[in-house]
Amino acid sequence: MERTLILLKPDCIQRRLVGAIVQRFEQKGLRLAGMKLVQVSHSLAEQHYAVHKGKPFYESLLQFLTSGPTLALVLEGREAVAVARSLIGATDGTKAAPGTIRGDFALSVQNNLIHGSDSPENAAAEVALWFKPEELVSYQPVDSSWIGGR
Ligand code: D4T
Repeated sequence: MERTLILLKPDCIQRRLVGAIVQRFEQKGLRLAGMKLVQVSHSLAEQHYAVHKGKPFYESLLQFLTSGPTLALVLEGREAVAVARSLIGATDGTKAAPGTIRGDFALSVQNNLIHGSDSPENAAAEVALWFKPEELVSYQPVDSSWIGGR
């Protein structure tokens, strides 16, 4: 079953939107496989956003991600990576479609509330970066035959 890494970034925690956003993933049928509140270190932020190193927004992005607690989640389910990205919406809150998380709650590009892995390969690497294996839990939800995809 596919897994994806979701980060509810410091703006999400500060704005008390955790419940509203986690609810959207649960309602869709994705299930929690891991969850922890992290005060992100500069080193972890650098590793997570390594692909953006050198871009004009990189330093500001690291400062933002380390500015307060982040809630890290692992979600599991059929096509979890693509499904989560479609629920999250476009990077820029002003362009994100209404009905998506960023479309409904964000106006900023940087302070866009949430991160979701963009491919199954990156998801596997990001889950391993943020979670130890023993911090993840696998279980069979009782409603899986109704939700679909096992
Ligand atoms: P993440 O990685 O946080 O899920 O966001 P996206 O996948 O939607 O977008 P991204 O990788 O292109 O950007 C990563 C992160 O950088 C911020 N950002 C992005 C920014 O501050 N200024 C910019 O011009 C861009 C393109 C927002 C998300």
